[in-house]
Amino acid sequence: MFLEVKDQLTIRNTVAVKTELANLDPTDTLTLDIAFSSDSDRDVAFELYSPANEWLGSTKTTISAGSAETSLSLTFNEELTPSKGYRLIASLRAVDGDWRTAVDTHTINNIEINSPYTPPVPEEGNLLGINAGVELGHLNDWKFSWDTQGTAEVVEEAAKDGQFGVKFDTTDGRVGILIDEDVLPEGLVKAGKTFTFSFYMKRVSGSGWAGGFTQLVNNNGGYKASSQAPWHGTAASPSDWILVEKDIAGEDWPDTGTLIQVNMQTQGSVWYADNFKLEDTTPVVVEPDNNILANVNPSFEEATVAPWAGYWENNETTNITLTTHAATDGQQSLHLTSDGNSNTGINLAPDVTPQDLGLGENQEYTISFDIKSNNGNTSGYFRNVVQGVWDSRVETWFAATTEWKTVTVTRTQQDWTNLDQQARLDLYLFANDGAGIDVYIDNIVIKPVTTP
Ligand SMILES: [Ca+2]
Ligand SMILES: [Ca+2]
Repeated sequence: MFLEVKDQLTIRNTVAVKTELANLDPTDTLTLDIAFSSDSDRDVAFELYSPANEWLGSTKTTISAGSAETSLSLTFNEELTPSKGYRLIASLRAVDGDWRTAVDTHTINNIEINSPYTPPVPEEGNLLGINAGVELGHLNDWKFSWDTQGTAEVVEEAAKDGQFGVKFDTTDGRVGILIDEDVLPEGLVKAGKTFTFSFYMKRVSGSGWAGGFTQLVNNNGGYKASSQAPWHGTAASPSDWILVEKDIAGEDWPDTGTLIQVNMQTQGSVWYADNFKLEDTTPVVVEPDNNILANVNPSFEEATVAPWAGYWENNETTNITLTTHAATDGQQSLHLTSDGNSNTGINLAPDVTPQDLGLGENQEYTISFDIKSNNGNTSGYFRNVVQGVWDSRVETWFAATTEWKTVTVTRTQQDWTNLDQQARLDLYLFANDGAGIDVYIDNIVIKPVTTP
């Protein structure tokens, strides 16, 4: 007897949930393992609250004094709705007592009931992913505007496509839902950018014209909003599905705090809405390709060697083909082989060779190409030359090794403007006494050196 009294004096009163609860599959029954220590007979209980903080139920069992684990189950009338933000409170309290008699509690916040639906593949270019989460069967990625009086919920009957849509009911007044900012890329809305927000809506009931608006809002450092106009709406009731498209210009807003609001303002209607989409429609500025060879198949991506042709010294063993097995740029590169008994290369004829290197304007150009030898180290020449005017040639010697390398050289323009003929372009490897030539060439670029 004496020992037991001592136990009662030293044991601490604690309760702890041992079951992992962060993510749960849909269920109508929660079963928890709960560890406890109690210095007297008590109840171990737990209760569950919805994300909206509604009490959903509780269960309890009476335990004897001591330290042990017990298993407790709570069954609900129906499966718990997939959502995040459920809250569970386990407690150790007086037998048949309420929460006021608790001597210890263990609260678990942010429990998520997973959606049972396999999410569809997000649509490319839709910044809202899979329909702003609606296709998962919930509005977890949305919040309600402060002035909402009606309701909005995700239901199957409101789907235009996929499994779910949003049902707006403005019987009690306006409804505004806002896509949480964590759905959107940070710093998305900036001056100079443009967006198109779109969705489909279908009016189910109500009379007279009814509608609402969409806008971007930002709460970081004061409330800012894009224009509500033009509103979306219709006098048809019921209506067909209507595509709502709203162009929105970016503002110089803070990087964080931007939300998208969809509002149904007119009282007394029911709407379905689906396929929420936000696209970045900012024009893409394409850097001009300043490779002067851009129009002469410089990376051999045109599924032909042309307009490149054989170098004049090539012998009859020369093969010029394309290969997709080796390329440093794009899919294809040039494959050049010969027996190595003569210089072997490729040529651009004068009538297809850009003459930029002979404009005599003192402009510097960078000449570069990628090359790999499959047959040991070798070397050759790159040359841009007007037939018979050797002194004004643009030329560089280069070496090729068994690894891909980029040959790069910078040259100042020559002046060919007063010459009768135009310059050709040669790129060739030196003969090697029959050792054989086998090289890949890709990505030939000649571009002006621009001063930053
Ligand atoms: Ca849908
Ligand atoms: Ca290529």
